[in-house]
Amino acid sequence: MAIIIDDISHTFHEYLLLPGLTTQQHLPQNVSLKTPIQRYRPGKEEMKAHLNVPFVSAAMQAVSGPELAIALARKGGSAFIFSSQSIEAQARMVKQVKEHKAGFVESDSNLAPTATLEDALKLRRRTGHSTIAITENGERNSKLLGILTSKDFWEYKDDLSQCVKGFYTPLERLVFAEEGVSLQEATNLLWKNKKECLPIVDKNGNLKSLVFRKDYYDHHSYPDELTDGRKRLFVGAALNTYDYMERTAALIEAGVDCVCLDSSDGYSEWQAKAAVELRKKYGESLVIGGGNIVSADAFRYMAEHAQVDFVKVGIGGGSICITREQKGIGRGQASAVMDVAKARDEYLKETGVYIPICSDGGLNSDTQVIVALAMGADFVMMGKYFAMTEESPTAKISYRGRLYKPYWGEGSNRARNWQRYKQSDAAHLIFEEGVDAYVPYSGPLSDKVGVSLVKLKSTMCNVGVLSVKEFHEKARLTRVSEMTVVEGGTSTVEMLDRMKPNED
Ligand code: MZP
Repeated sequence: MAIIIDDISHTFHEYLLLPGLTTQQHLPQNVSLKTPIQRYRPGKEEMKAHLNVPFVSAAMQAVSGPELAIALARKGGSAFIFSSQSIEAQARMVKQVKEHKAGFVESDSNLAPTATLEDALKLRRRTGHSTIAITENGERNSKLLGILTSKDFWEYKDDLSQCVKGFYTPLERLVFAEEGVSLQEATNLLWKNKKECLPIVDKNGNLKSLVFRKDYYDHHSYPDELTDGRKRLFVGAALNTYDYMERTAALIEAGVDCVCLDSSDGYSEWQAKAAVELRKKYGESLVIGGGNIVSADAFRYMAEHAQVDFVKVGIGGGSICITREQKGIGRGQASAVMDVAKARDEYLKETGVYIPICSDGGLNSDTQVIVALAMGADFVMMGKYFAMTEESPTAKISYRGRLYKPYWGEGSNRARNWQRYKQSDAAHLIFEEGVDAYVPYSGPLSDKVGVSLVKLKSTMCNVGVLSVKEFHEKARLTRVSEMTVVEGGTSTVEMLDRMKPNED
């Protein structure tokens, strides 16, 4: 007879945290959210590869492109660039993130000296940028002749058919710097010369980038920025279990910091084989994640046979996922995280090795993120949460006066399954495991993550902890009844915005 697990599968929604003693030290500014992403020996060595905040974005076409990866690394987390694309395209996206130089901006507004003020105005309206580089042929990387800003002409007074030539500030009257200058030196030049913008040119006078005073302030609003040893933004990428050797080589060449074998069911010899081969070739310098799993025995297998650095937990809980309906496998996300976290702690006791775990999928609110971390997740992976933001790779659409973004599963027909689900269903997509849907637009990633982190830190202070590790050790959670959930809502008062007119 089959083994029947008596305990039912639980979700995060069924738990609440109890407050612990909050001392005067427990202030949000004292909370550290630094969390490991690579196995290590606590007490014997320092945390190795880590995140500054415990958020990563799902390796999905509708989520993790380069723009989102840049925005998330600046907040202290990491994206996993999706693998359901060609090796070249994925490596290109990684390269784009690694080449993003905070503070050095490639000019997207350029005109030739023969252009008119009308052209300048049109360009300004299109890009929203008021600094225009005047270059020899009007292209980004050609010889810089000067800079035209909105202060140089009056839209309603000047004759707009005039050529920009008599209006822009020529190079000889500009403060500029040569390529190779550090961001700090560039910022000092701006400060000393009381300038808003500093063009950077190469030896031949060709425009390379621009440094803006406003970005200096911006930089200060990203204190958790996650970078590599060369101060380039951190980025991860997903792998499949087919072309992993070739793909990893290209991703490493592009500068990837971390890879993750990405399967809907990772408890397989395919994953172990891929991880072991990669480890053999790249040694400990390559951070390799694996998953997804939902049980303690699968964790053991990933730790011992696959020897991965971190393990992703979660099957069937994703907002776009229909695996449980289609195939009857999966587990309530809270039960899965608790079981795997227990196995991880036992493994640490036995071997002295700590293998971080990531709760992946089904996190529908900040409270669920908080509960997942309290239950033992070292970090969380989210798809829908990030698909809703400005920086996800899809275009916004307007429907009945509200803005939405498309969001589809990697196991949906739209994602064409690529290689991820190929293992179980040969090369054909016989049935879907994900849906193609829309999610409400939620604005810039930075604002959204900012609010989530404030809530997380605030709860940690209520619990009386200052680190993720302490959160795991000290959190006390209680199961809630349905009536407790009702009691926690606003069921006994009328909300004005929900009252119908003339109700009485
Ligand atoms: P969510 O944050 O949108 O709830 O879930 C995102 C997670 O769902 C991904 O990280 C991945 O593990 C999983 N996923 C992605 N595509 C599918 C699918 O098509 C899926 N079934 O389950």
